[in-house]
Amino acid sequence: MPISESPKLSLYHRSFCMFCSRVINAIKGLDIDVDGKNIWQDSDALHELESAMGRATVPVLRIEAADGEVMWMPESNDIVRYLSNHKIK
Ligand SMILES: N[C@@H](CCC(=O)N[C@@H](CS)C(=O)NCC(=O)O)C(=O)O
Repeated sequence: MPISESPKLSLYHRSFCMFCSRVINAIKGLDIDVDGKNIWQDSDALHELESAMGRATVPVLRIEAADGEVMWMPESNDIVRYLSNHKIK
């Protein structure tokens, strides 16, 4: 059974958010797999985000490591930098 070392990535975002668009465009350019969670279309995603961050500001990248450890990363600049540096597929 193959064991993936790559973290599982989810981007919490919403429509009409230029910071979100910037991250989404970077993801397209990098050709990486990131699960999109639109908090205006998915109430479960909104609750997950609010539970983790205490607020609904987007974008936020949820990073789930292979060992199950979860990290939540806010700030579009930090997210783009993280994705560019890691180039996780
Ligand atoms: N400095 C942040 C700004 C994020 C931000 O202002 N997001 C807006 C949408 S574009 C937002 O979620 N505002 C609603 C809120 O903070 O509850 C970044 O670069 O990611």
